Amino acid sequence: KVPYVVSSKSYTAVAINCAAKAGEWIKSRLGTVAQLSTKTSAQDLVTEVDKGAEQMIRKLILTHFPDHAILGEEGVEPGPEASAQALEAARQEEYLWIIDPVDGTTNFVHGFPFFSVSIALVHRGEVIVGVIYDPSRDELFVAEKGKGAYVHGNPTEVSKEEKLSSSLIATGFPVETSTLLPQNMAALQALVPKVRNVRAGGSAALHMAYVAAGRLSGFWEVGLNAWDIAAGSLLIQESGGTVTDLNGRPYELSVRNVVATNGRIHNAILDVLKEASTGS
Ligand code: 2AM
Ligand code: CA
Ligand code: CA
Ligand code: CA
Repeated sequence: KVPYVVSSKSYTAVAINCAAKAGEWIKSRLGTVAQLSTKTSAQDLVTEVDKGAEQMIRKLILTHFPDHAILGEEGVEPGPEASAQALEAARQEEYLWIIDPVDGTTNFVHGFPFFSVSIALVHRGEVIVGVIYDPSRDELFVAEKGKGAYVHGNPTEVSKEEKLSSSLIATGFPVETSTLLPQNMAALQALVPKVRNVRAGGSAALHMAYVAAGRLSGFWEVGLNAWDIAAGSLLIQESGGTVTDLNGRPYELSVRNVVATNGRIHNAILDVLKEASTGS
């Protein structure tokens, strides 16, 4: 069992401290954003809080582990090509921290209380620690490879739902409108009638934590990055669920189109998504 506070030098303890400290600071900055900047489009936002939180997390990690590598969203040029390149370079490192300082920046900017800090530690390409913190609800999700997943010290378990028709599912709407948005809309159109309903809360990481905790039976989204998914993937696996790409290939760091479920409905969702994309 992972206690809420573990020995101060452990990887997990550092990840927890980073997420808690950054999360508290982010929450304290709600409603104070002075300057809103855009990245790849008018919908792709970044604030001084995203950058400040990332700096805070980087500093704390390097204080404890000066020889570890860090890949953070705000340290990478915007756009899918640059992030794929940055990941390819970084994944060679023995120890790599992958961080999203604020997942759900749009929500943060609007005061919609559904955003999170997501921190993963990767050892030789494999996620070994995943922490997602929701400062609005003070919920801390922690997973350690092979040791289970917990929300504030209580074990998390994926939902037992076997049928799509009684499953609550989440997704996110991509800002890239030429291929990704139409693809996601076709998937949405196909899934809504088959499931209980679909939610789009605006934080991929938090949606994945909710799949781990059994609050959602599944989640899919296209066009994501490693920092959105890495921590959540371990939380879900350690909670008994399944994380793949759209073709059912097991999760690895370069997966951008993710399907994450309780396992029981995984093939059923994959089938609907495949049908939607081929129009059959
Ligand atoms: P962010 O808030 O850290 O940017 C919501 O659908 C999800 O999409 C969030 O996890 C959000 O992460 C992510 N997201 C927002 N803008 C994006 C973009 N331009 N490219 C890829 N992912 C994005
Ligand atoms: Ca962003
Ligand atoms: Ca993100
Ligand atoms: Ca972010």
